[in-house]
Amino acid sequence: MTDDTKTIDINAVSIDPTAAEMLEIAIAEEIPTVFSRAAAMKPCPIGAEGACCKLCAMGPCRISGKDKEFKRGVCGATIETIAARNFARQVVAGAAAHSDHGRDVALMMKAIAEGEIEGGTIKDEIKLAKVAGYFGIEPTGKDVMTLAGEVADAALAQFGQQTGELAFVGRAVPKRQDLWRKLGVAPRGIDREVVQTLHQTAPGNDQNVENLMDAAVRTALGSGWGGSMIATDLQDIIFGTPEPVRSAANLGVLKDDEVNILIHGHEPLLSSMIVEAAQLPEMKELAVKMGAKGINIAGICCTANEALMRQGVPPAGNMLHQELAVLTGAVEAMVVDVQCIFQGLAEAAKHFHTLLVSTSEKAKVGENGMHITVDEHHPLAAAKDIVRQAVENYANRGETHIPTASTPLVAGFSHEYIRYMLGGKMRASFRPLNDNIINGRIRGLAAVVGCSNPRVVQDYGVVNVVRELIANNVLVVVTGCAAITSGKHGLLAPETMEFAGDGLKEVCETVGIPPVLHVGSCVDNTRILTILTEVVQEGGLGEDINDLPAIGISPEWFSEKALEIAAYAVGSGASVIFGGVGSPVSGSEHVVKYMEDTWMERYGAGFFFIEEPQDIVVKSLDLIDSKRAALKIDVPQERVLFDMDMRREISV
Ligand code: SF4
Ligand code: MSK
Repeated sequence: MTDDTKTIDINAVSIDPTAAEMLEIAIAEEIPTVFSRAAAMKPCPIGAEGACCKLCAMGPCRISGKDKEFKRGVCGATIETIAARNFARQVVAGAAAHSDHGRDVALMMKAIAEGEIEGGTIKDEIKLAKVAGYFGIEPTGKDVMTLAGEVADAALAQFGQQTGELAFVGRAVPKRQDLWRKLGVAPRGIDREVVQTLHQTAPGNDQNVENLMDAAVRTALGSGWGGSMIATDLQDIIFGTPEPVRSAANLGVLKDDEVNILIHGHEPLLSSMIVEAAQLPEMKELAVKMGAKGINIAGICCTANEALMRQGVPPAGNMLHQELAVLTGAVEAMVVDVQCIFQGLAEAAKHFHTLLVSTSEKAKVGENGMHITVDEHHPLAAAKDIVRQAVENYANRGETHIPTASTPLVAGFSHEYIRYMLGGKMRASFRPLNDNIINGRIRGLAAVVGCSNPRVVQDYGVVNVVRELIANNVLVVVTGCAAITSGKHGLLAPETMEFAGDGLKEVCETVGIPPVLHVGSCVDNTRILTILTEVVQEGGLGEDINDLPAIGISPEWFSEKALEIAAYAVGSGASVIFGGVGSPVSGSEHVVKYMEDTWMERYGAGFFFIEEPQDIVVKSLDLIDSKRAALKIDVPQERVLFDMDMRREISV
């Protein structure tokens, strides 16, 4: 592959000016980035449609051109089977990643309970007791570590369970549980669903689109109501359930006169220890000895979100910022764990003094990087080792170029805290939210989640969609890279209120919450399942999630994990719209329609791919309004749609 570093239009790849600023350095130094590689390599149009099958050595088979419906793979597979199989496999990969994350958290909790982790504690005992209840464990009269051990064992058993239903299925509203049982998609065991769907999609196996798509949903539900939910709940128990915290976002959070350590990936296990280690007096003294004023920890992607939600660590950027952060020349160490870590990071780091350190056996970095095997029983020792090496590397720092942009934000809105904000400590509840949806001040709820993608203008989709939704009185929650994007562009600051419609503004000002709530990382999309479930249980808005005026949107998705999250959202009753690039099943009109229409009939929710942000907003409001009409709470509302001038204003 050639590299197009010199030919990309650096002002057109992002609405975040720090991207152009850093790409000037990339061009001057001839350093490839995700943006230049995307320009150099056009996406394969057949693969993009889900029309390529490479499952066996009789292929790969590509079903393209006219009359696709009459074409077959060598084994006779149709475009419908190939597209559905490819989609199911993407969902499986996403579910495996999120659920394996959950497994590691459960293993960590078990080790803490057994006293095997130096300094390991349980921070949220109230949540521990609550989660114990979901597993049918009686918490009364047990000491914390005994209970933690029992909960960890119960969580771990969910992975290998072969029959029955996952315990957290019982947390869904009864109508949804019944639907899952009727459709045969209630997940039986987390790993079982992953393995069975891999088997089902193997060559010479399932040829039935409905059966394949059910397998995809069942596997995704096994993550959403299993592995991912375990990750969120147990992380809260171990590290603390988030509460509002102030911070800032963008590359300007890096400091010229301090040692900068970036934590990147998805897991809070080691990164929380790195934050702790950096605060130790011995480390601070070492930093001063090396000529720095201190040690600054910042993050990228969802490790950033985890550390932001609980420790206020500022995110330096979303996924597309990982190489750009290194280009500042001010990063002493980039410490990565799992997921969303570009191999291109090593190439970027090579041009600077940055130490690229991988810490998970599941994601070792290649050449130019180093791997530190973390002794899971002594994570603080590993964290201290990493921080020490980073501090000593300060001496090797050359010229730096840190953009000034950094925007204040408030994060830390766990579902527990949202309930508390709405109802107060004594009467924590979603009642005020329900009442204001019913009276029309709040038109609906939207979750704007997911990634960034160099195939579309960075941040443009997320920022436009969030701004237009709140202008239309839709309360927005954000997670993952979309949350960092929102933070970078001032949408998580109290001032966001100025963009909100009158009804939403009135409610948010009364309750004291912003109109855009950062609820966490990618696994924390399960907090949204909990919020929607509790809103239904509060009453007045139907009997199931699919009755709610609620929508999930990922304007700039890139990952298999995003597809899996969408599949469990739809399976749970929330329609989803993906933007930016097109549908990964567009090669088969039948599968496209299946996800839009048949899923709507079966689950009360559809999965739509709409590229432009303004069209996403129109479809979102239509879906929200149709639910309001069905609930007979439809007060006619004017639609605020942004014109081009308003959109041009959207920048940091
Ligand atoms: Fe081709 Fe069928 Fe093999 Fe796929 S499974 S590569 S369609 S022969
Ligand atoms: S990090 S999965 S790019 S949101 Fe969760 Fe961001 Fe998407 Fe990775």
